[in-house]
Amino acid sequence: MKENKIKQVNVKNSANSNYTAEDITVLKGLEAVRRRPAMYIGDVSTRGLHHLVYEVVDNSIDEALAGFCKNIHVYINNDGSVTIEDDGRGIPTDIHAGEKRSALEVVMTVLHAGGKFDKHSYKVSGGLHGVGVSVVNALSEQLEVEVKREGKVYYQKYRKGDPAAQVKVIGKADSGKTGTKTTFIPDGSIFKNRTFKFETIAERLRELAFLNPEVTLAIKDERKNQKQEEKFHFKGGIMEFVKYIDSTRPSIMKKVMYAKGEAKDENSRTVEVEIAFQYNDQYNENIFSYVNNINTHEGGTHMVGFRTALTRTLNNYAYKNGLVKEGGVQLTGDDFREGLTAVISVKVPEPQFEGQTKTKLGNSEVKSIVESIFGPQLFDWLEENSPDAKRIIEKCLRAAEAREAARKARDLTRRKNAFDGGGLPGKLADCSINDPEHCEVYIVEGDSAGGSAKQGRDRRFQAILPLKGKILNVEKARLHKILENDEIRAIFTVIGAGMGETFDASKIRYGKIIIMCDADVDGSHIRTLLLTLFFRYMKEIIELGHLYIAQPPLYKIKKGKQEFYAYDEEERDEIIKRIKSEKKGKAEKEEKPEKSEAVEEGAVVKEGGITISRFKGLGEMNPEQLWATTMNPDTRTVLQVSIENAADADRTFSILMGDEVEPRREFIEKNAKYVRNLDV
Ligand code: 0RA
Repeated sequence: MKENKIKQVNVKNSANSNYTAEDITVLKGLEAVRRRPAMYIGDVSTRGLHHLVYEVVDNSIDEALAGFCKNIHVYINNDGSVTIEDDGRGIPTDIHAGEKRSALEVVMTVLHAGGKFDKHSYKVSGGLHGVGVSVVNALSEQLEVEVKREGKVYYQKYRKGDPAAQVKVIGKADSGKTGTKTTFIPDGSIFKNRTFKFETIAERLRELAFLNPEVTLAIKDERKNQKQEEKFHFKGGIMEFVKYIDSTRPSIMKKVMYAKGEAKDENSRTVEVEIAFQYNDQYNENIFSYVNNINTHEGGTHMVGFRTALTRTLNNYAYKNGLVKEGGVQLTGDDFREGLTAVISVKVPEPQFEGQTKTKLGNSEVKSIVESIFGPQLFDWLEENSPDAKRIIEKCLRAAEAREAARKARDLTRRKNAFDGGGLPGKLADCSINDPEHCEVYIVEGDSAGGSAKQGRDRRFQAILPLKGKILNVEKARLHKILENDEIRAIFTVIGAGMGETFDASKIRYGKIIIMCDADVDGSHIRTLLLTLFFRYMKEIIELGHLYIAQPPLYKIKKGKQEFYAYDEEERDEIIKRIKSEKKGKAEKEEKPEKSEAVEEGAVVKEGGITISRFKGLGEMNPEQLWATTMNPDTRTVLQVSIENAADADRTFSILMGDEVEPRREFIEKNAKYVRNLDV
């Protein structure tokens, strides 16, 4: 999670767009990459920083897809650099005919030179991947590459993308040994935060290992005090991925359903399709779709093809086997996806990406390819696994019944709202302007903090919605229960964009939705419940960067009339030190004794009349304090919630909010810091 995000911009590349004048200057010296890094890697936050690693790893994965690489190792080094090593063929080092210099230098210094070699049949024409390792080079203070080929070790070093010297041979490679090893230090003038997170990289490597079962990926943290390593290799591929995602959600099936096939598109290029799914005993739909190893958050034609084939085939099977009665309850697409966890992985030679975050596959031919591969294989599987098939249909029937009940409950609430006068809930203190871009809503734990927030806010653009106690855990509840819940309905209504399938981001009433909870155990539970609600029913709000977490201070430090706030222990101690040293200086000038102050309850008094009190809850702060410390946009800190890895976030929520205690305890122990940071 991070504080600021720069809007993701799509990447230009040579595969599908014409070069512009700017690209031509780029071809000269990667200048434009350094001038506008966000154009190439999305942003320069920690997300962009980690994309540098992914970009190099993706090149090794390409080499693996071509059939020449089996192992990829990532090292986070103690000097702040990262090394990516593979055992592929090695980047060619001979003199490149057109460029009159080593092909290695061309690959490393020319924007998207990878396209000059024909091997990149799966290169991506959008999104953040596949921009080329030269982009990583351009954004690195220093980059070193070592290539083992033809019994030699070649080496070249670069600074900010420019070669520091020519390619030279620095040694002999053992016979038959080939590969590429890249080590880079990101440029500090571009990346403010250059700390790599082991877990973030590990999650991506794990995902790649599930998607590419022939590859072994490993990561080792070589930094002092952080020694840890992990190795990922999953023979079962996406079947194992499904089990991993659902590790705390019991399956209702004996085994995971798996389908695989390939077909030619209209230009006779091969499209590969792989699908794995299972149904768990819960109610959420979790479909993760990938195109060329990239998570397509917004779905697209592969997703549509999957859903269409799933609905049609299960319906056909149910009718054919007399599992549903004519004239009985009609099964809809939604019913077939309750409790479904699926991974769809397609390889498309020339993908077109659409959508707000360029993560929606647009190629229309892929829909029918997925349908024609998945539909028949699913039908056969159902015939061959009739006990599993029966359980699936029974589950769908129960979902249909619940859906009916939910519809009735909704009708009821609509009527109730009509009686209430409809519209926004009474406890919302709305803001006076109504331009969503400039408005924010605080969702506040408790009525008393809500009261302070209402008084302390700037009512022109800040709205306050107080919540009573804990909201329903949506992880464990069916839709109609969720819609019957007053607090949750209030949240949906206030945000104004609907929920689930019918969510419409253009209707969001506030540009910033800020969760404000106490800094205690209850507060953290309520925050997690709210995050779960957003993640499950309004995920786009997170994806579009609208969701934030307020950071109230933990301590107040008082000295005479001066008041300071500290957001953690470290800051508290710094402030105390500062006051003490100021005092020393002052005491030498004027010998006036400090007047003793009334000490608040629970406060700790330190020598020299410094009072330190710990805020137990938001309710303890008066409106002015709350404004000054937590709500004033000029001085506050808010954390923006982002999803780094959708499949892992899903798994995290199911562990945190599901009903199995043991995995949750284990998870929290293993990831104590991670959970506290809410870095989903
Ligand atoms: C261009 C051509 C060939 C291999 C590669 C690039 C290559 C690039 C990377 C980047 C990281 N690891 C890599 N491994 C290979 C083909 C070379 C040949 O024909 O032998």
